[in-house]
Amino acid sequence: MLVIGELINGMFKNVGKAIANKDKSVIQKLAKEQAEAGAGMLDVNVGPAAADAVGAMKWLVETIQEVTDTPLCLDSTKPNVIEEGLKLIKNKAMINSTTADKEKLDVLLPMAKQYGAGLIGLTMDKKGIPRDRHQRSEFAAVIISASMEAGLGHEDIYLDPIILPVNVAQPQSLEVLEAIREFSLLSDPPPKTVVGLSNVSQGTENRSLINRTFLVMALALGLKGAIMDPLDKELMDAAICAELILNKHIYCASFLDAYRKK
Ligand code: THG
Repeated sequence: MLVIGELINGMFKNVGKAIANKDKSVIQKLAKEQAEAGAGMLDVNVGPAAADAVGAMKWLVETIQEVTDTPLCLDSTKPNVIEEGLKLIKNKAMINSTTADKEKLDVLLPMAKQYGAGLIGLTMDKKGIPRDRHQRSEFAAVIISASMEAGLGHEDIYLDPIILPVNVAQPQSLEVLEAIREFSLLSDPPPKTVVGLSNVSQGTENRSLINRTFLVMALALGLKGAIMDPLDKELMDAAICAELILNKHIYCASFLDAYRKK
């Protein structure tokens, strides 16, 4: 699976402070630690409080690229913040994210094409997050057909059914899991899916247990990637075991490597 490290997000107090004070060491440590723990990509989000979001995104991209080649996943609702980050990218990047709204797709699909970036499509529109699996699939179909028209390849698009906290929207967890299964019927080969895993446990106790239980179930239904905490060892172990049981690796190589290193 693709592990996208979630920890460089201005929503976290230490990161918000580091952005405000231009303290490279905090960001570079998080970048290196997440990459070493197995993140194949790093999410980069300036957070809600950044005074100058464009400046913060540019500083984060440059700061991270000084210490790692791990591809970056530029996370912002503002297309201009993403584009200014993309201009500085050395490797391949991911745009996080578009919605199914035409005005967003019209800007972000050509941007993904121009910069050779992947794109996460949230299966929602400006009216909000869907109630159930069927509405999620409708938005997924809109995003897939628009991306095909824009000339993006199957490998460039990740659909995100949008996880909500289980303590305030309990029925939605099952709807998200079933949406992952339904998305796989929309095209051949099936579209790839990604989730923001930690959303599910926001405001709950025992966050790690809820996160890893959800992740294992989602992987069984075909999930391909997650924005998650790669420093949560039990979560990473659960992902490795799930992939072993789902027969994802010839000779279970990654499982054996992971356990030999212990
Ligand atoms: N889909 C996509 N992108 C996303 C999300 C998604 N990006 C952002 C988010 N959701 C994924 N990243 C996080 C990062 C942190 C947390 C949750 C999701 C988190 N933060 C603590 C909290 O809210 O309790 C903050 C604690 C602190 O303040 O220190 O849980 O769904 N495509």
